Amino acid sequence: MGGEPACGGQFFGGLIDELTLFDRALSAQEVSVLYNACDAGICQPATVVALTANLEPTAPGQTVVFTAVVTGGFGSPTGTVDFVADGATPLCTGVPLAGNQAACSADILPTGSHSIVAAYSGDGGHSAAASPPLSHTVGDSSNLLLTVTKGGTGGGAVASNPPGIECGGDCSEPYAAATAVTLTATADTGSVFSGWLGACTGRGPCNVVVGAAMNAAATFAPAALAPLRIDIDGNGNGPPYDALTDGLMVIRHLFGLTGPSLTAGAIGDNPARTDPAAIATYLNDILPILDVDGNGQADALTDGLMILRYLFGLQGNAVIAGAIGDGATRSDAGQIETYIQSLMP
Ligand SMILES: [Ca+2]
Ligand SMILES: [Ca+2]
Ligand SMILES: [Ca+2]
Repeated sequence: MGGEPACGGQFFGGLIDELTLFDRALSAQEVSVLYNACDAGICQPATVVALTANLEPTAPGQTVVFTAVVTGGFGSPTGTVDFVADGATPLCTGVPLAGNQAACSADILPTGSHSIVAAYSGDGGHSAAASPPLSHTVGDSSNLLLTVTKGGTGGGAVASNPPGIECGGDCSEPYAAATAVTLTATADTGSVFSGWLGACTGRGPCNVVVGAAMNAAATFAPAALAPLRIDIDGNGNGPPYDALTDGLMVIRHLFGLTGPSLTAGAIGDNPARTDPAAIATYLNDILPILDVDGNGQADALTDGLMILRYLFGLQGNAVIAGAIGDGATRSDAGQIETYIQSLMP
């Protein structure tokens, strides 16, 4: 200071009214800003903490995600955020900033109205600061439980958005009525997602609007079974798809038959599977694809009957007559035929 002229040829004026110590190396941009500020100095902007919730209101026991965003100050903020309810109840403590955000998932708030505050620790370039209180209401009536069950001999996980289900270990969540929830299934390595039954159908992400207690069943099969087909006895060399073997075992399984009554007289030539237990396991692994009418249920007298008819060579209305289930998402003959054909290319 005061040596070589800088700042447009002027010597340093000699006044210091604020001194900032940084506990980190400044970025090139920060050094440049300080240098070019010359004797105008740097006025550090106040640190501001903004707090939002992903849902408002929520049901008792429902996961709500609070997100704090730290702005202002000098450079990128580091440090941690504490989330506190009603001035006394810690929700999440010492959450490190990622970028300039910290998130807190909480499901412990009781019924009632709550005041949530996010308190930021501050760092060398940012003063400690707290958000304005965020009001959050936990409703008392319409907590409808959405549950996920998993089946099949493969493995995988189901997650929800909004969060609350990581199944995994957390396979249920109470949601306020009319909450739109997306469930996403991800198969483990070595497994394949067979599809949904129950509140969901098909194999894509499942969108439900919670209007009652609901269950979504996710089935995972060993990847070796993919692509999933209705060649139940696995006699791949001709004809692999046959009414009086594969079709019959499908409808028997959907009627709940097990053991020898599942397979008696219904195994084709050169089969890969003959044991009733192995046949039943295969049918359970592919169960969601048997939901031909796409109503979330795999039923004998609708889905099973249509598969059997189609394998017998029936077409058009003769396939679907009297066999479309309630809530079907596929109901005309063309859709049904196209779908069944996709299981037996
Ligand atoms: Ca949960
Ligand atoms: Ca077969
Ligand atoms: Ca069905």
